[in-house]
Amino acid sequence: MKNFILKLKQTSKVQKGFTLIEILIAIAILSIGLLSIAAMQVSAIRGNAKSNKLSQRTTTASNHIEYLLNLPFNDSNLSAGNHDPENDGVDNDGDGVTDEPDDDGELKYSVTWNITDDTSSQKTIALTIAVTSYGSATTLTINTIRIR
Ligand SMILES: [Ca+2]
Ligand SMILES: [Ca+2]
Ligand SMILES: [Ca+2]
Repeated sequence: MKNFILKLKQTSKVQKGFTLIEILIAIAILSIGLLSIAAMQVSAIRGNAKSNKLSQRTTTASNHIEYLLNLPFNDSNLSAGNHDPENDGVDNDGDGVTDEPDDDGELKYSVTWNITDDTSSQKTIALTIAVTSYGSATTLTINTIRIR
């Protein structure tokens, strides 16, 4: 019994509580953890925005490639060389305005493509989607082959 009481006393001594230093250290560690979670959130949001933009561009490029692949093999849009609807002096979309920003069918992007005649029955299409935001230009180029 005596021993038991002694043990109880010792135990209660151990569980006296935390010192101010211990609490400060705990708060500091917690703060570092919370700050790194916040930083992770920021980079996750940035990553999402970036991948969202990339998938929009890829979809836009795919749509234009689809269009070019379905044109007759000898269509003027598939002639060898560079094609730039926003800068070709032609009213491509037939709205009465020449070379306006959406003459290529895209207000947000500049769609250009280059055609290489590989053989008489095969062409390589290199389609580029360009976008300028906050003064910096980003481009995405997709290559595809058109067979007669
Ligand atoms: Ca036009
Ligand atoms: Ca044009
Ligand atoms: Ca455009």
